[in-house]
Amino acid sequence: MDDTNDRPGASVRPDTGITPAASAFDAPSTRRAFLQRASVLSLAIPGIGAALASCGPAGKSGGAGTAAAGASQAPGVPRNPDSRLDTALHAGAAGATTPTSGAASVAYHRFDPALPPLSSERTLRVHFTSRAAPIRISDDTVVAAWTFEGDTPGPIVHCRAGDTVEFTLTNDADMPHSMDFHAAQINPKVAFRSVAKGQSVTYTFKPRYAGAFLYHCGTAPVLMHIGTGMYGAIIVSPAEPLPPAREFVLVEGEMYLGPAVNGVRPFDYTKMLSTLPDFVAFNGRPDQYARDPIHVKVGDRVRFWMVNAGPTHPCAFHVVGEQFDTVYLGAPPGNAIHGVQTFEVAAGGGMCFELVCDVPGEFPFVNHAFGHGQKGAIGYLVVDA
Ligand SMILES: [Cu+2]
Repeated sequence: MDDTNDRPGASVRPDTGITPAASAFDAPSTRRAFLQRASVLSLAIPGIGAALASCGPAGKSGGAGTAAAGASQAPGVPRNPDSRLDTALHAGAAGATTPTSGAASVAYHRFDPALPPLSSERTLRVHFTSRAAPIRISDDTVVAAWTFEGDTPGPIVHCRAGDTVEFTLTNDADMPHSMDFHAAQINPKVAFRSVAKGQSVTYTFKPRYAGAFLYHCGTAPVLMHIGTGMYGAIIVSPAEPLPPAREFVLVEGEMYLGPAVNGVRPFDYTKMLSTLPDFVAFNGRPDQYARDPIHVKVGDRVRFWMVNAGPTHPCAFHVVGEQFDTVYLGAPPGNAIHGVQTFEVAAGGGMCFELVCDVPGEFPFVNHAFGHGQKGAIGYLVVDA
């Protein structure tokens, strides 16, 4: 299917953070046409359905989670009252959500892949702020990202199955944003709704299953918000600890970029639709663990919690010169398979990969779909004697 020519998206301008086509998109006929297409394409995650005349008020009620902080709705009102906050519908969303200059002053930092330790508390309070931020992804490239907490990926969240997560998102960007935790079972039309600048949304959930889960902004078009950097990992350890290991988190993400403006490359929505990325990276920086490897010691068990943010492509995870002793397909310690060379993690999915480092050496870990490995989804696991 190639119907990209009439899509509303275009390069996100670094000076405004909005698509040049946004004003034209305000026209009701254009907007409605997009909504209909988005519905067909299942782009319409939270919010967009209310704008569709055919969308009824019924929705699956929440599971273990509860939503609060302004989540109440009047009877008879469609269940996704924030639809007008969706990016594509946000009329006149002017505002400096991305920088106009200063790329040279943006420092590079390696994203620490180490899994943070668990808290002794069984209730985790997490407060993220969404904001635009320039990110240096390599010596010569700064990108105009939309972020949680000023980085992409956002911070790694770590809890146990059955813990309580009390989450608040405060939006400090002119663009509306939201938060969708894949570890939650909750009414998304309420909890995952978009919030405007200066507003917050709070909800509480209890992860039922252990695993590596994605979180991401769910504001429509979701492709643009994930594609512009609004994603991260929540790692849910099982209630009974897994065997001791060196634990690392890798979040794969694709990057679709336009030409630099004032030294900053914007994210390009039309390219996202084309699905041909410029870079594919583990933890937001192409090749970062090739430049600055992950070190372990002989005899270590290594556990990679691998999350694929996409937004589009799968990740064929493989470690050159090694085999995975165990891959947990979901809900570790259940669903284990053994003696695995490569396993594919779907976009929007996550898995747990384990290997035992029997011999010293430098072991590349890659997306073995090498068109994407070559674009930056590669790093080194160095096993020191
Ligand atoms: Cu967003």
